[in-house]
Amino acid sequence: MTEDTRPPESQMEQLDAVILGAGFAGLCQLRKLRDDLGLKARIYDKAGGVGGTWYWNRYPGARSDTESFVYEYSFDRQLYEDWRWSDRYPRQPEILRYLEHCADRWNLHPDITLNTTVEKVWWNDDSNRWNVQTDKGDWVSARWVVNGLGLLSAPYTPDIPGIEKFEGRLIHTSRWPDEDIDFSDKRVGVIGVGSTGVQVISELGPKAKDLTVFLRRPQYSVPARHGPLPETEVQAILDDYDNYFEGVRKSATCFGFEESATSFEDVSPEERERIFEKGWEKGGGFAFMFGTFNDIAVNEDANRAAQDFIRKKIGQIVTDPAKAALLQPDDWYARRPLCDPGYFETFNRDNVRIANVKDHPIRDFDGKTIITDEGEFEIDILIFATGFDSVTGNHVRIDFRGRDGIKLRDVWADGPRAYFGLCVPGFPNMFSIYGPPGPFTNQPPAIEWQCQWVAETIAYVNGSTFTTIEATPEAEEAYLNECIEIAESTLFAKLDWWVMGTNIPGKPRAVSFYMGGMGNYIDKLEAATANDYEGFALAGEQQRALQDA
Ligand code: NA7
Repeated sequence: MTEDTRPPESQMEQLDAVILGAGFAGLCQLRKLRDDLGLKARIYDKAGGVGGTWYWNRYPGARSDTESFVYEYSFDRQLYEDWRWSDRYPRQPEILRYLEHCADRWNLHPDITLNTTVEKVWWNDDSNRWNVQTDKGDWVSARWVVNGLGLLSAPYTPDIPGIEKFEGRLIHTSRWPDEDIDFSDKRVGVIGVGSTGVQVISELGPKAKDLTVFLRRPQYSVPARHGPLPETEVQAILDDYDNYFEGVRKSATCFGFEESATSFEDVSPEERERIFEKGWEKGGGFAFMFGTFNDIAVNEDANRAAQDFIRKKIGQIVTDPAKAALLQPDDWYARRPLCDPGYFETFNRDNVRIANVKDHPIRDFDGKTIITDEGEFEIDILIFATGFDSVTGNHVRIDFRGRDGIKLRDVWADGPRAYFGLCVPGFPNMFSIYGPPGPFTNQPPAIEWQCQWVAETIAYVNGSTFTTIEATPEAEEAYLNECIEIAESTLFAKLDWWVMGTNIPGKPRAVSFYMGGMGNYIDKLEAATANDYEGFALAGEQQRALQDA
């Protein structure tokens, strides 16, 4: 048991709310708690600037694969009108500039503490407040804690035998150095072909002296179709602003495209081909998966047809049949749907090759040589596009302790659990924005909706005689079971990948998302809220008064 090192609470700085993280969630939450509710709130972030994920993920080619007009806040209409994106799918520097612009515009900086890691978040059963300690040793006391920690922030680097002998440079995409690297005389290796890998490979193929992709499991990807965003499209949204964003929030995925109502079985083989072809030409990964048919993620036949279609396209694009065969996946099309700026075309370049580490894993390193049974590869820079200790990674790195000292790490030992992804029983007055298991969607619309719900909930409790609000164990259990039931009915649950927690050896398989769609998620949480916060326990003066009576 760790010693309780807390100073008396009277010696701590007193805040109303502490917010962890200065990304999309944290900035929005600060704005709402401070400016709408008048609370004394502060963000802490370990980064040197705002931006969250977009502060850290600076690798070459990093960009959103959500269309820009729905990858931004909508709650501040004037901000939406004033900001113009240069591209349909903005690059990382532009998204970071947008978030910096929001922080400036809303004058958030005085209430953001950067370069500061929160280490302990401990509940005080006596005062009903959170005590928060940073890596600088300071303790603050706050009535509320809101986590905007991000799902994909704790980088994962696999343990590869002999890596300590590698004398080239190792870079994880999510910790990209702040310098211009000239790749033209560099032999580059990339491990990982998820959404990060396909971007970095597409970007560096034409820039590197040579590029070796250490490929384990190939992925399905469709073209992104980058390009400028016509003003007419933005204007059409502005002309119907409230309806448009209501439609986004009430959709399943919040990506702003029309989700298909057509089931695969309902149309002829010729029509199916035409629909897939249209989806391929239009571009966008989620649009291909959810805009062509309504059952690709749940109907095995529909899924196989989508697989066949994408495999055929890969075979047509990649001119070397041996490379094409390695790039054609043969498992379910049921991971995060990817889109790319010419990923498969990149493999037609003479300077781009594939090391098949599925059949011939890396067995050793010697200086700048990477050794497999297939051959030896000379590499100056080895890039790990190997993803994240996703979903729970950032939460479990912080020492969260709730009532009676229970540790979040222990509560989540078998996988994350939280009512609506927001509230964990035993952790009162704490909310996690886009926490697990939350909606599986494009994030900004879901984030801003949850931030508004949290602000309204805090306002409600503050205006009542209650002191605390937390989820009940029964409600959390029922919600988790529903998440499991929905996820297990999809093909997403059939594969090992980060959404199931199984991208990291030893991490327990867990359902970490509500896959019933954002519209249903909102309906459920609004209904619970309207029904006197059903599934939440509100306690405090009123409860004590009743007990005393
Ligand atoms: P992902 O999607 O988790 O992809 C990680 C990639 O790294 C994937 O291709 C893995 O192959 C590969 N990987 C991991 N370990 C190894 C080893 N040891 N050898 C070879 N290959 C390995 O991470 P991303 O950063 O691309 O994307 C994460 C999310 O961020 C994304 O979905 C967006 O929402 C934003 P595997 O498939 O396990 O064989």
